[in-house]
Order: sequence, then C-alpha cells, then structure tokens
Amino acid sequence: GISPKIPLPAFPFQEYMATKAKHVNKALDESIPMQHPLKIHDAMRYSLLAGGKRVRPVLCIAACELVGGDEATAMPAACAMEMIHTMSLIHDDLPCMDNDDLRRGKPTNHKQFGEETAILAGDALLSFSFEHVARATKNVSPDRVVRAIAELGSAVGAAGLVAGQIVDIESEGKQVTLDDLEYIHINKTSKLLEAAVVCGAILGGADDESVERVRKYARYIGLLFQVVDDILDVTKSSEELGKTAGKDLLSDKATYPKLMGIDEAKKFAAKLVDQANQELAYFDTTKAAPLYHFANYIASRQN
Ligand code: GRG
Repeated sequence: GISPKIPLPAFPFQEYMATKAKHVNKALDESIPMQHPLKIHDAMRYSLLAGGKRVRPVLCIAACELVGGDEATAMPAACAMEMIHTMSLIHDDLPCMDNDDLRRGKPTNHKQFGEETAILAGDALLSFSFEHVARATKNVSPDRVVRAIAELGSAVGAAGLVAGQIVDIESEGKQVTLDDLEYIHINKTSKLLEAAVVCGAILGGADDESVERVRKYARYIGLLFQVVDDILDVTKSSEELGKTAGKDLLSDKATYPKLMGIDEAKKFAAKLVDQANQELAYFDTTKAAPLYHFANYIASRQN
C-alpha cells in the first residue's frame, strides 16, 4: 500500500461507506421506477442497480456534509453522478468502443438488451441525470442548483468524459507521453469525481475557496485511482503469471509503470495522496475525516 504522511483521523470509514451506499441504492431505485416503455426502463435499471462501489455519489454526499449541508440535499445530485457514471460504462462497453461482454460480473447492457437499447438506455440516463438534479433538489437556491448543473455538464461533455474518451481512442497504437496519459485520466476519471464533490459542496452552501479545494482534491484522487490501477495491473498479473513483467507491460496500452517505471509510479501515487490531503487541510480535520479516508482507501486498495 501507499501510506500517507499524516495519520488518518479515527473514523469508521467502512461503516460510513456501507451506510451511505445503502441510502444511495434506495434513492437510485426510487428515482427510476419501472414504467412504460418497459424495455428502456428495464435496461436503465439493469445497469444502474447492478452494484458498483458508489464512489461518486458517496463523495458528493461527503462534500455536502463537509461544508455543513445534509445528505438529503445532495442525494439527487449524488444519484445523477451514478446515472452518468453508469451510462459512460454502458457506452464504453459497446461493440464500437471496448466491446466487453461482462460488467460488474453480469452481461453488459448490450449483451442483455441489444445494442439499440443499450445506446438509448445510456442516452436516457444522461438526460434524466440533469432533469433529476433540477427537479428533485430541495431547499437549495436556484442559483446554486444551476451552478451544479453547469458543473455536471462540463464534466461530461467535450471538455470532460467525452474528451478523455476521444483522446484515449485516438492514442491507440501511438506513442503516448506522460502528459497525454494525464490528460486522458483527468478527463475520463477525475472530471466526474470532481463534479461529484464540487456539486456536493455547492449544494451544501460552500464558499468559492472550499469549492476549489474539493475540486483539486478530486483531481488528485482521480489520477491516484488510475495510477494505482496501473500498478495493480502489473503486480497482479506478474503474480498470476509467475513472471517478472505483468500483462500491462506486455500490451501496448500506455500506463504509468510503463512510462516511468514501477518505483516512480509508486512514488507518484504517494505524492498524489499528499497533495489530496493538503487540499483537505483547509477544512476542520474531523469534518474532513471521510474524505481523508477516501483518499487512503483509493491509495491502498488491493484489487
Ligand atoms: C459520457 C456522454 C458520455 C459518453 C461516454 C464511453 C465514454 C463516453 C467515456 C468512458 C468513461 C470511462 C469508461 C471511464 C472510466 C471510469 C472508471 C474509473 C471506471 C471504474 O469506476 P469504479 O471503480 O467502478 O468506480 P464501479 O463498478 O465500482 O462503479
């Protein structure tokens, strides 16, 4: 694992994650009931309720609570984060993209419902995510709701997830620099995590400085998530294969270990945890405990 320099504040993080994820699952289930036309709602619910760690919604709630807001205030936005995350996975799995058969241990949406329905289920989830924030957010000024929706829009579009995906696709089979790799990860992974905490903070009543602190925090933990992913790919597959080089070192996909070496990649991950923690130092340590633990959880996951 990659341990942070500062001691973690005592906090029952696993319990917190489990409780919040349960609340999120209930809200997600209620947000999209089965209705006419059954096929599309069935397909939307199939992927939305298929499990998953619910990292983005829990981060949204944690950021709202950090600045003095409550869970109910953040819940529609929290659900929107998971709707968008889910639709990006549905589209990412399509035959024209990654062509995957399995996701979260189940057949992918297009395997289960067909390609036409999978594309439409993604479109419907994306569209509904914005509608849901606009309609279901309670007790927040219209100005803050509009700011949150704008944040969400830029995180998903051609300056966010879509940007990351297109540059990733374009870079296939080409020489990729560290800057290219960082651009892809910041857009594909960090931007939605960023939107999650930024929207949570905005809806919770945060001032501008707090919003920018949590934004930077999310940017670091998004990159951290990907660096750790790359490191795990190397260590896992070298254990599995009993070889010195993991599968990522053999395939042509660009990764941090391949571009900077495994030791430097580990140092980079440790630096990212420190940088994330430095942003949190602006807040009260007790109130920021869930977010400190989140960074640590991302850094130290083993699979
Ligand atoms: C967003 C309009 C729009 C289109 C989609 C396909 C695409 C554009 C973008 C790809 C985005 C993508 C697949 C990013 C990877 C994100 C990532 C880090 C996934 C893993 O997230 P976890 O570990 O997964 O949170 P679970 O299953 O736990 O939710």
